[in-house]
Amino acid sequence: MEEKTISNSRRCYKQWLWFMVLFMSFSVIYVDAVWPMPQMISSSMARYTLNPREFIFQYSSGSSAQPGCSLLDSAFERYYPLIFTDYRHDEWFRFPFTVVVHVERAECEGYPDADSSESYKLSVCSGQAALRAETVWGALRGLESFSQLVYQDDFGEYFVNETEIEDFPRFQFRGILLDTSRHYLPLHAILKTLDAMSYNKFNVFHWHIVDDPSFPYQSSTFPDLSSKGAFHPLTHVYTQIDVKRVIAHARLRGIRVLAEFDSPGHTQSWGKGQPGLLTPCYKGTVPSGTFGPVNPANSSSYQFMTRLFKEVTSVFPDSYVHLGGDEVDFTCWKSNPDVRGFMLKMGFGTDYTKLESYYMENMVNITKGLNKTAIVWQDVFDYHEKLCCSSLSVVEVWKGGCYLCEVRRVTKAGLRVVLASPWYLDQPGPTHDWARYYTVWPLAFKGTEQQKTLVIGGEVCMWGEYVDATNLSPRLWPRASAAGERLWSDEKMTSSVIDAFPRLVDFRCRLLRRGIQAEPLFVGHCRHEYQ
Ligand code: CP6
Repeated sequence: MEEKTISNSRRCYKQWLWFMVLFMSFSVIYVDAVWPMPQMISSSMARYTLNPREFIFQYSSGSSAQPGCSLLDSAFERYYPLIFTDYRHDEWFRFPFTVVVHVERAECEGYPDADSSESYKLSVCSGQAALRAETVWGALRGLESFSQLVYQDDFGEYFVNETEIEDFPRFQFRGILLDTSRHYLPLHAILKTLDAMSYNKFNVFHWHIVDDPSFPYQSSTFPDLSSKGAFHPLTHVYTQIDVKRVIAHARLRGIRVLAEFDSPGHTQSWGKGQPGLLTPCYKGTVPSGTFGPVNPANSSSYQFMTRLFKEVTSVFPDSYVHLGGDEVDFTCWKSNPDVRGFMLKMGFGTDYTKLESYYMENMVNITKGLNKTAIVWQDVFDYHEKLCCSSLSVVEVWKGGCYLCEVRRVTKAGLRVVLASPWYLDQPGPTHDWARYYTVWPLAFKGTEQQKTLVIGGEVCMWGEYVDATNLSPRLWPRASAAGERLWSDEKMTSSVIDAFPRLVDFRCRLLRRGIQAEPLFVGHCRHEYQ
């Protein structure tokens, strides 16, 4: 309880002391309402009735964001029906309630990015709520918390208790990966996932958009990539308009869209629309007719990549771009005489990890030239470790085993880390596996404080081999919520699975109520189950 302290700069401070003394044990009921757990929250038994007809969101007079701020105007519209989930028209007049929003720096037309502040303070007292944030992104997080504080009694009446929250994320990068290559995900499934992400305060949508089986991204520079490489050239593609819709939907929820165009491996589908890009594999002295990774020995490969990434980095506004670099099978490279000749010329001997490093270094330089930060899978660091690390900057750790050993190694080399290993949700796990995702301690490795600051966050991976729109939501939610709390909340306040369980059960009911098909955690029922 000690962590759930009161902010002493609030108007309701005096009442607070009283309530803390009198209702310490009861307060837990209300304090527990918000998922993920805020850094500091306390609440009292005093509560206000909310009348949907007398409820408004308002900009404070000194706020730098004012009416016309598209981002917050649309957030107000979204949150009204999320708060008043079954607004009845026969309400009696009660008390007006206002949520007054104050933002220091209005970037209403901008995009969230790696350095965006998401902190906010929320004070529900004297019959109104005051939400203060440095940025509109923080205001969005505060609106989400406020919406979770509102509850209904058995008669359907809405209430919010006096509450003080001071909140900020533990980690800056809190991602979810969707894979739209193994199965095409229709746009509505992606948009719905973005909605659910915002309820969980996730802020990065890692779009693993293409891979071996299909290339659904409709490139304006290279239209053949999708017309020949998608499962279907018209129905199973993401047009430029689709991509813009995803980015806009994400922006309004404070979510970055991190595009991954994985190479040189995982590129079988690219070969169909871009002949000459992939390495022809040989059987003895003749081509076998099959193809391997992107051909690293041809300068035309890098020219193609330069043009593709020029397009991709202008379509996706985020300052990061994911270059992949994982799971490269060297068999085909080894079989190809041109590649072997190139190895000799470059002095790589027979060490094909050097060839992969050479390829990735070229890719990183291409993205640097486009003013983007490259993020790569850990394989690139592993191969690169001896030569590295000036060109690499962010490494995503995905392999199992001792992942904290890897985190330690990468941060020791001075590189930033995104941790994915403990959060593979694509394969259904044993019962209660949400608890496995909950009890992850990303900083529990031996290292300096400086090393720990290099762990910028983590990511839930929903690989697509066994996942399409039929099972995406229940497989993600509420299991990803466990990772969401680990990445947002204070570790000491949220270390107990036993305390988390009833809160997560309630939060799962809230997700259902908001139209997210979240799977049950155990025997039980929700008050509103049918959507
Ligand atoms: N697809 C791609 C995958 C995986 C990776 N890259 C993957 C491999 C093994 C596991 C989970 C995911 N399906 N493109 C590795 C990052 Cl256990």
